[in-house]
Amino acid sequence: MTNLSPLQIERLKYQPKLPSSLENGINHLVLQEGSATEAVADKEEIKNLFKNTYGKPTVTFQTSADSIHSEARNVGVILSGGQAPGGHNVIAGLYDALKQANPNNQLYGFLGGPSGIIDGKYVEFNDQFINDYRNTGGFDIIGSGRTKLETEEQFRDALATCQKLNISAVVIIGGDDSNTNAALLAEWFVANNANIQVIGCPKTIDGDLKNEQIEISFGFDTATKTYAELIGNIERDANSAKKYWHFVKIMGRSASHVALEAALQTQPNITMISEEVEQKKMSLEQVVNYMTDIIVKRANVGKNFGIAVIPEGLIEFIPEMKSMIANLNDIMASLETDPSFLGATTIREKFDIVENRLDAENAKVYASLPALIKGQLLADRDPHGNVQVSKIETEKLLIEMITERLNQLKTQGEFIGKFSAQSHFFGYEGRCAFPSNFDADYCYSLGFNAFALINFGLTGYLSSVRNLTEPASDWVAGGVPLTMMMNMEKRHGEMKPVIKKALVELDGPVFKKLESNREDWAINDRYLFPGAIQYFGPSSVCDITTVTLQLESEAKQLTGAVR
Ligand code: FBP
Repeated sequence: MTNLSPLQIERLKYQPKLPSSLENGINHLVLQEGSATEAVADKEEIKNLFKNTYGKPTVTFQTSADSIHSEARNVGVILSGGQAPGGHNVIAGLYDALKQANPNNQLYGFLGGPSGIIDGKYVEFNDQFINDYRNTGGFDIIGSGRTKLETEEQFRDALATCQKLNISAVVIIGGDDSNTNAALLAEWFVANNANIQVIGCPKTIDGDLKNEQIEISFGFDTATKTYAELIGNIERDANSAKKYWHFVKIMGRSASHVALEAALQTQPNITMISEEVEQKKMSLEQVVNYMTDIIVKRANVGKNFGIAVIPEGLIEFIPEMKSMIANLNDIMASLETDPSFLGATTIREKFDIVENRLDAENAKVYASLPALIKGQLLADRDPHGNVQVSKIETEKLLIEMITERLNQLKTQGEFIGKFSAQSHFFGYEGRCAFPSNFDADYCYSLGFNAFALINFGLTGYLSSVRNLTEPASDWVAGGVPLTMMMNMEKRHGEMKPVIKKALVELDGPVFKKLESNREDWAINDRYLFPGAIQYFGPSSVCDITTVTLQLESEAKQLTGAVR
């Protein structure tokens, strides 16, 4: 590679840390089985759908003095869904383990996400190829995509590609949806005697692929630290100029983990949590009033500035918006081929067509929105038929509605301050950052461990590395059956087996920390300035994990939960 920045050069030399159980090498491991597992809910349905892969035990690895010999084999790897820092290190860890096990092993990377295995588009890795990407952000080593791998035809195509390349195991690096697909593919391969294993790796900056066994998905650490750096910088700017309110929307399609973590790292004046808005059934007006109230209170003590953090998914958690968006999603599906909609020459015409088709209540909600948001709600759907919340400028909607509310209050003599707002969206900035030391180590371990699972003949497992608040040497490597995380949910009107998404728990320690501090943070400026991620320097700065992981681990220890 040419044209490397000084940091790139140094990061390429970084040697990620492994759990001590994996450090003696891939050929010196023993596998220990836990007890048989069950699905998180809807056990009978899941058992029926996954006849061959259901109920397997969790496993952990330990070092062995004996050496095992493994026959040469070929493995394929897929990056699936949104980018998350550390993906390249998962592949590097997988590659290193695979070559350590047997130098004749080969690793193939499928190009552009799951479609690569269907269309037979791939690259073959070698040392130089991998070395150029070690400890770097991004998924550009092979690219990613959002194709859903779920139909019989796709499975047959995937099988044909694997047979052509003599591949006997596939690693899918993805979030809850991609790992649901990994579970389906694993089951299908066994049911069809394909002799191909499938192993998943937990990825997503959103942090919503977690449970008792998976403490955090990779990328969350780096992405939240990146957003926290930016918010901290903005807090300093706001506190210096004292003239703007900054409205910061932060990525995280459904769950608010990212916004919550960034808020705990920076202590802004307002933090909205979508799960709380939904639980309290707050209307859009109530959300606006809640935020306006804090703005007025601060203005009353001469503070016409502040920072508000808003999760990307907020709009979908406000009950009246949720209902309208669900109704709109169905209508948009039917309008895809509608000549009157496709032929509409102005956006107003499109608004009218949509309003006429929405149910009366939903039409009222839609009609009440500013034109900018109405237009964004009509943008293309994702592969699941859902609105792409990253394209909805909720931060601007809130600014507009709050301005209107403050103007009313001003005419009533109840607001004497000034309100001037700036909007920001932090999302793509964090997804491809250089992985923090934590993510670099965690991802490398996940990839290395994925090959250990393959080497022991397992399929339908998610690579798991736990005990993450301790030094890497004490991390616990193993695997969790994917079916253990599944339940039945409605998708496109049908009940489907899916990995259960982890939303913010309102009775959990992380939200409680925000809840017990937010009144203070609203008025008294308790801003924290985390600064940029540090890669070199004291471990107390470079190797720290997230507040979320720390608080959750402390709570588990208090309740004596099994690690
Ligand atoms: P994954 O769930 O695939 O990890 O992606 C999450 C995410 O980064 C969300 O935070 C965001 O809403 C979405 O991807 C944006 O998707 P896209 O990259 O397609 O714009």
